[in-house]
This record gives sequence, C-alpha cells and structure tokens, in this order.
Amino acid sequence: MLSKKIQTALNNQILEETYASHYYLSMASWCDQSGLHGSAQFFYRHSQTEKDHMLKLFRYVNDAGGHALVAAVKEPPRQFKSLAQVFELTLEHERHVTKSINALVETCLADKDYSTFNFLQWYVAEQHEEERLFQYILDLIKITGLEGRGLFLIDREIAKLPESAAAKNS
Ligand code: OFO
Repeated sequence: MLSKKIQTALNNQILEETYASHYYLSMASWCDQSGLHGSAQFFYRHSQTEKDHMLKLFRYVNDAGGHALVAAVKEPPRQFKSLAQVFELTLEHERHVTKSINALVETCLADKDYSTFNFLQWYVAEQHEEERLFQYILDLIKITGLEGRGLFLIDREIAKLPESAAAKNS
C-alpha cells in the first residue's frame, strides 16, 4: 500500500511525464511547420514514448492501491528558433526529468518503500539512455552544421534514429 507521501510524489511524476509528452508533441508540430519532417516524425514517436512512461506510472499507482490522477498541465512553448535550439531544450528538459526521478527515488528510500524504489529503477536507466540520445543528436548537429545541405542531412538522419540510438552509436 502506497503512503500518501509516495502517492503524491508519483502523481507529480505523472504530471512531469504528461508535460514531456505535450512538449515533444509541440516540437513535432513546429518541425512539421518548418518543413523538418524527419525531425517531426522523431518527436511524434518521442511524445508517444513519454505518454507510455506516464501510463506505466499511472498503472503502478492504481495497482499499488493508490489513486492515479489526471491533472491539468501547463501549455508547452509553441515556437522555437531553430532545430539546434529544439534539441538543446530537449536535453535540458531530460536533465530536469532525471533530477525529478532521482528525488522520487530518494523519497522512496527515506520512506522505506522498497517496492516503489525497485519499480523506479527502470526510469533511472531510461533517463540515462534519453540523456545520451539527445546529447548524441546535439553532437551530430555540431559536426554536420545546419547550413544548406547540413539541415537536410541532419533531418534525414534524425528520422532514422531509434529511441536507443545513442546506445547503438557509442
Ligand atoms: Fe524523457 O523521460 Fe520520461 O521518464
């Protein structure tokens, strides 16, 4: 049975994952509007990945006897300056989510909730992979550049990237 404290912390993380899903969906839309259709496909997929992260938490809360909540999230930004800025923001956002997961893990340990602690290890590993993925894309952008054909080539490469591209390319 989840304590009130852990239940609230997990519901807050559900909100974080929902916001991440909306944020990446907004990025997908901006990419589509900007003719960056490969990157748009990548962000549509990644938005769905974040929704899956949210649902995994949602089900866990209910399965563990708690009450998973569907709360409102703020609207994400609509406009971005460039593809490079989009990926800088994604890495920044993933680092923020990592901090949030780590804080949640610490709360579970302090509360002696070893079952939720164990469940959260999947998220700890996932965050590591996601930070590597976005760092990999930023490195690719730095090497190729976004001038002329560079933008076209990067967009095409990003479309092909699986979720675990960073792991496969290291
Ligand atoms: Fe982007 O990560 Fe969810 O957890």
